Amino acid sequence: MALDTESFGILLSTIQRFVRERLVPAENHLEEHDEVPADIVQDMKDLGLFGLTVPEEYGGIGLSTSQEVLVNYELGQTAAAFRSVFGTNIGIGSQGILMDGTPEQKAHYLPLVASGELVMSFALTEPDAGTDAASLKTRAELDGDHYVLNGTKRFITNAPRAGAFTLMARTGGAGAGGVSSFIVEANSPGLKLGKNDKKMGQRGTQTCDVILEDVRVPAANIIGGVPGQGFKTAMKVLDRGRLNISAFSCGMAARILDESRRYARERKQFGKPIGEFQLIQAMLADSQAELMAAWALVREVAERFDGKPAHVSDPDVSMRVSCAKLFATEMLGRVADRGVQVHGGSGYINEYPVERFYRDARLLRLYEGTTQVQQLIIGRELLRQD
Ligand code: COS
Repeated sequence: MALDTESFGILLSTIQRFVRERLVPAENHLEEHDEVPADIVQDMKDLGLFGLTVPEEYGGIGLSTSQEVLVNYELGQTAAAFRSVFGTNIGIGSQGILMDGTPEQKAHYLPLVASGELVMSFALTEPDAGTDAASLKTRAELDGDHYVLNGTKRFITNAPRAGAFTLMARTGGAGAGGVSSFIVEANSPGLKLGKNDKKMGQRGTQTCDVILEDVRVPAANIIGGVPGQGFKTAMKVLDRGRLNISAFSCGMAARILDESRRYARERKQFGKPIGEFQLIQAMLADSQAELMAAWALVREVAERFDGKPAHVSDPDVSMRVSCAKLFATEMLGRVADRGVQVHGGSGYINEYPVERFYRDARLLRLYEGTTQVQQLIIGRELLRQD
């Protein structure tokens, strides 16, 4: 699945323009009001951003992973909250249906996702199950042709905007084999949202708890129709998600570097632009080299990802995805830190974009699997391979 090269070229330059002319100028609004303006959300729908990865047969644009990482690189060059509006929709919120859903589930949900009519969100994490996702406690008990769900999901991105969740709950015994993925409609009786989380950065993104009290979900809403497959669905979804976070990290690093270059040319100390000092040049050079290395890695892994069927998991590819997530997000952390350093005291002041990017960037090493989770996946797979 991929968009033809010419159409993709046009789409990519439209997105570049949209980021530069529409989103970057709205960053201050986002920071002040903690919300993405409704007219921008509408523009995103009109551009087809909600359906980027949904196949054309379901009304989407049908990007390949190699194309999607290029889009995410562009979207990384502005505040993270903008991508967040539709990022769960085309990413972790709906990919489970796309990868493992029944034909009926795909036919019903994917066209709604592609048009932006339905926002989907991914609900795996719980108060006591973060990194150890397979220990999740949310229960799903069979009652006739429905399951009854009870439990709490935590830090759920886009929950306040979501019309439905891809939600993991326990239908069987302990461990990964007892987990099923459900499609849970947000307006189901008994489903409540917690207060919006107050976060360090990424203003304009919305995350909160999702609380399930005797929520009845049709058994037909188990993704793929077979209980006990939900953990694998979640891991496959996260593989693609992690690659996109890696590309997004590279985009953010590119923007920070751009801001830093500009500042280094304009800011004068000791009678000349600070960019003429070699210690400043060294920071810029390290960031540029690390960014190029990360971006080359992300693109190479994306090609491998496209080389296998989307719904089939390959442990070697998963390991490489984890390498990309680990390296690109850690690289971003270093680039963001140097960006603030190049700006000196101004880098700590909110009106400079680097201050916001520094805070926004911190989350990328945490969500969709911490750096330590990626190390675990890489280490295990290396020891398993011949
Ligand atoms: N694709 C498909 N299947 C996968 C998979 C993948 N990428 N990774 C693991 N699986 C399968 C395994 O093959 C195994 O199947 P079998 O039981 O048939 O052998 C099953 O899933 C359990 O895998 P594993 O034993 O590796 O599970 P662990 O409990 O040890 O979990 C980690 C491993 C820590 C890697 C996993 O829990 C994880 O990724 N945690 C972080 C979760 C996360 O990213 N949360 C962020 C939430 S979204 S913001």
